[in-house]
Amino acid sequence: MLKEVKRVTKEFLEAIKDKPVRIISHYDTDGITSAAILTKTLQRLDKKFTLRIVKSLDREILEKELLRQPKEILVFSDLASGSLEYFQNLKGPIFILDHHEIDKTKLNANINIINPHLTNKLEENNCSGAGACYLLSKEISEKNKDLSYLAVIGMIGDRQESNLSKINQQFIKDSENLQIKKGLILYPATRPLRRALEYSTSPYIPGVTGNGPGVINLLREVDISAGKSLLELSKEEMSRLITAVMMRQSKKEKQKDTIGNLYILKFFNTQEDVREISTLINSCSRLGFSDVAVSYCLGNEKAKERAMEIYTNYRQELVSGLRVAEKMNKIDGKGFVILNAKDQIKDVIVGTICSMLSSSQTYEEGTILIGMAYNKDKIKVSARMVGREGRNLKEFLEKTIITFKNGDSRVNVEVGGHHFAAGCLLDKDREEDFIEALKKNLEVEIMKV
Ligand SMILES: [Mn+2]
Repeated sequence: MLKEVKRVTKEFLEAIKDKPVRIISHYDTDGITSAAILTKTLQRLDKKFTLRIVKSLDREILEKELLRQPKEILVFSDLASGSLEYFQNLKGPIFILDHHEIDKTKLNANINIINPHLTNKLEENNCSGAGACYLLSKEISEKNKDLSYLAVIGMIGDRQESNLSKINQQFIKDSENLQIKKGLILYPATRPLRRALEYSTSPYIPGVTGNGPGVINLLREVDISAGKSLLELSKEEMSRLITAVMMRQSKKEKQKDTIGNLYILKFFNTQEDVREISTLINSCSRLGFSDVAVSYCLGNEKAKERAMEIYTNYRQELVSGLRVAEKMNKIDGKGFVILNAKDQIKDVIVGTICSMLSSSQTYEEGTILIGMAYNKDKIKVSARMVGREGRNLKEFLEKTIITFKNGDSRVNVEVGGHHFAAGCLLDKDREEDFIEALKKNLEVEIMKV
């Protein structure tokens, strides 16, 4: 990987010598931290550049951006590895700093790319988009080592911390203001346990998550004050808490990430949980304030103030969304609930709302929750499982899409996600057809049980 980093960096410095740079980055935490690293790096080089943050890289965006060639140098971060078919007739070199899967056969001499999937040892080299940007930045100058914290935030944003690659370990080593503590992975580790436990969905703690009295019982049992934060616990307290949490979990949950590293970063002169920083960046960007999120990443005080406001708003939006969801008429079946919010809940939070509902004890374990919300002429669909026992939701949605397509190969719907959470995007005018397909498949699913 390092050899490739050296080569791409050399090409990059050569290409940007007398041309402005155009950065196009993804809108999640990893994409925002990628953009922040590139921003700082180019500022330090005293280079002219513009930045665009996108939700996804579609044909329309790409075709427009490519018109900037050859006057500007395009840099894609945390995306574009899956879009190589658009880069077959380039008017000059482009740069991709990414970690998504890639079709090697579509590479050509103009595509300069840093991507761990192109190395022989993915386990060693695996990193996030921000990691790829950091590698380039550090190769440009050792001084940029002070940006390693952004690679760490990107890594946490993309949940790569449970299986740390060598390269991610190096990013951690590079970060002087980062402290790691082993323990129960609950966030934020810097705030009172009482709240952290109640809102804990990962790990999910039966009888505690979403259950105020359950939280108090647990803390009484382990003799820890509710006001203490995880970070303040002694070794003994931490191990008592872990034991009590594990006693409440099923086998499956125990294998999942209950114990691990807590990442604490000295940021704006206070100790912050990196998982919370990541959530804050993500919520700012999702609500349309990606510029604030980038400035916040780079330590801008004003941006921090604004980011905190937006984050507070975001949480309020969640609470009111939750209320709307609770009151709304739902399609209530045996073992499933369909929540068709239309335009009453923002598409960017419908998934989070479903996650919150799924851990609120309103529904029985194993219930499938399907949330739907409008996004212009599309519908965002999010599926969540109550508890940790039940069917594979990604497979379930994929099956539903087959029914929905009904043999029409022109309908193109991609399902993303995993066992307990999955989603997809469809055309708005097919709302009813999709609900019918859902019902059909849900009833079949239930009959199998
Ligand atoms: Mn990423």
